[in-house]
Amino acid sequence: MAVERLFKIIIIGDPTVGKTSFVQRYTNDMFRRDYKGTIGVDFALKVVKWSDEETLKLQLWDIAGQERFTSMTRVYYKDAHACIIMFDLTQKTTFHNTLKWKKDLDSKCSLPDGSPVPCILLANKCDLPHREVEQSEIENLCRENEFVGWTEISVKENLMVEESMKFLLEEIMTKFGEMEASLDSQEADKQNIKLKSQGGDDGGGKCGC
Ligand SMILES: Nc1nc2c(ncn2[C@@H]2O[C@H](COP(=O)(O)OP(=O)(O)OP(=O)(O)O)[C@@H](O)[C@H]2O)c(=O)[nH]1
Ligand SMILES: [Mg+2]
Repeated sequence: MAVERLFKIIIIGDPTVGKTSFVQRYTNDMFRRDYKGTIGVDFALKVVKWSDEETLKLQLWDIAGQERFTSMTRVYYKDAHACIIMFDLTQKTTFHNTLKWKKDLDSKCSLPDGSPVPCILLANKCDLPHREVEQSEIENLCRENEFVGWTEISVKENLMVEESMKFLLEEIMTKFGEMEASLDSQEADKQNIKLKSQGGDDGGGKCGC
């Protein structure tokens, strides 16, 4: 049976780290050298054939770096299924600020079961020689702040763009598979309670008051 799933994925991080470039690369295989800052939020859609039965419709919300200082993030984060937090390996402040983005996200948004929104950390611009952030620092920050994983990427050179998205989608599918299974078993429990209260020789199903 064909199943179509819609996922909202938000992309956040400081200005100029490469969020719009990432979305353009992933959805259109395009890269532009010039910088045109995003205003507010941009949207893109990508359809991924996940398996013979499942198609994923990804709604990508590319949020302007400037937006962290506005109250609009709560609106943009609402009902997100997953998140990408990006920084620029050649600008250390953008790395430190990933923590602020993560805290902003976790304080305003969670999955329906109350768990944090699965979030991957992407270290962009690994094609440039003058890096300011060491791998061990990224590793620690990732572990201590509940990111599902991290990787270095270069949107310019098209390195690890597709792979990082595949990893995130696997995380989402696992998480939502677990949530569905838990809902199914809760539903089965409810049915079980109904059946018990309807059947039996104790007059179940009648109001006891
Ligand atoms: N060298 C290099 N430059 C990149 C890479 N990715 C993006 N850039 C450049 O970085 C600049 C900023 O990229 P954007 O994608 O517009 O940044 P943004 O994160 O969307 O910025 P805001 O919209 O202001 O939040 C552009 O000039 C891009 O060409 C990369 O992997 N390597
Ligand atoms: Mg942008």
